[in-house]
Amino acid sequence: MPKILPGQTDLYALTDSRLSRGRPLEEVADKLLSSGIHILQYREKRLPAGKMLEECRMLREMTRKANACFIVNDHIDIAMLAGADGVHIGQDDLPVEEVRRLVGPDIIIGLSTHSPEQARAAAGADYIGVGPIFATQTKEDVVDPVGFEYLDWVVANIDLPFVAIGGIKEHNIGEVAAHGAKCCALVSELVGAPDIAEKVRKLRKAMRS
Ligand code: TZP
Ligand code: MG
Repeated sequence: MPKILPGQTDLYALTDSRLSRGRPLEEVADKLLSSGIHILQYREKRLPAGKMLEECRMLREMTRKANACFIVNDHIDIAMLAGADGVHIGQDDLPVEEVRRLVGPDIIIGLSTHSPEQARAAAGADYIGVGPIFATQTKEDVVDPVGFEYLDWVVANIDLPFVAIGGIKEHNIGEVAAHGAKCCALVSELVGAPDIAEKVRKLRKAMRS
């Protein structure tokens, strides 16, 4: 099973059924994976646990076939039951070392960070999220945008793989990449794109330019 980390691939896609233009998760995931997305995170905030597990098992199968890495947001139990490659947790979740005790050494742990203090304290995580770079409506309890200041600090000071996140779109992803982000995570810009394959191509082109 591939354990692909941010930095080994350029784009990181997160699901959100509310932003997917009414398209079923299977269709959206299929488009993302066939467009060459190598890390897919399941992030659904308001579904019953049993439904989330069912969806995660489907995504596990799809990502396995596509040789993509599958990460589950927040729900360590569902990640383990679905056989995910990793879990992604936030600052208000269990501490990384306790999550590690639960999931064992082989599961990827991603941790959202918003400040140098949080990045310095991220030891034990396999990668960190850095953001929100820009304002976003996608996340409800979102902290203020950190802008490029924190991203630049991470690039200069942190050795862990990281993914930039928050308000990243086709028009600004080139700038994020120019600041040193080798991997960008996107929700609305990807799952909300009318043509996901075209959006992936354009995002990749913008990151290189
Ligand atoms: N964590 C920080 S910002 C964010 C998450 C999950 C949401 C990013 O969504 P979008 O639509 O790419 O701005
Ligand atoms: Mg969370």
